[in-house]
Amino acid sequence: MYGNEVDPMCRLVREAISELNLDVLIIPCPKGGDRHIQQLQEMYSTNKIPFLIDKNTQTILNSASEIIDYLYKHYANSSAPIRLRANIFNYASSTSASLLRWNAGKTKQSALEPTDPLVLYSFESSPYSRPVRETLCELELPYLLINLGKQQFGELGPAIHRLSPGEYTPLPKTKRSAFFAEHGTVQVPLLKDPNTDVDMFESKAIVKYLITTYAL
Ligand SMILES: N[C@@H](CCC(=O)N[C@@H](CS)C(=O)NCC(=O)O)C(=O)O
Repeated sequence: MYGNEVDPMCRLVREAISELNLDVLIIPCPKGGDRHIQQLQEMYSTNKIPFLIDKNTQTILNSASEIIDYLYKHYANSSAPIRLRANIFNYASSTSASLLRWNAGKTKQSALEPTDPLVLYSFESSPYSRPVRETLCELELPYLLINLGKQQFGELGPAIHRLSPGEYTPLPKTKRSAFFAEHGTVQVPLLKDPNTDVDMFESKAIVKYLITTYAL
């Protein structure tokens, strides 16, 4: 998906993607950036985002409402919930969310172009993951967004202070259980950078790493 972290319609699409537990390659198109928007223009004669290409079904869509309807229909065999419909109310609430973040992530910062896309484990409403996604967008760094949304009550709260007492056990045969088996915990954000072989937790450290490694 070509998109911008701050754009209210792109956010609605990402919320749908997160709730559907899908993983998507995000191609960031910050304001003032030309790297990817030019590609979109050359390949598909548009600079309108969100722009979704689903290679699984050879589907190409260029409006948030069509994308959200398509994702729910194809991947959940249902219609999109009202809170995710691309209407004026959701547009306003999605815009407010960006304003509360002072539109962080909207505008391009010059950066090196990585050879391979980075990988980010996240979920849309994660307050710790948001600054990382904002930085990836500003630096125009493509990344595979792996959503690890919460699936049960026992997952509420930060990884080190979950609200429910006792040992945490993810639901079996899920992306969360695979992550738990690999890391002994489930915590987002986690960034993997195949270009430098870096794997790291901790949002502040990840933002610092991205700026130090890629910003010009
Ligand atoms: N200090 C960490 C905190 C990360 C954190 O607690 N993330 C929450 C999500 S916002 C989490 O992983 N919660 C556990 C879960 O989702 O199961 C950071 O800054 O990255």
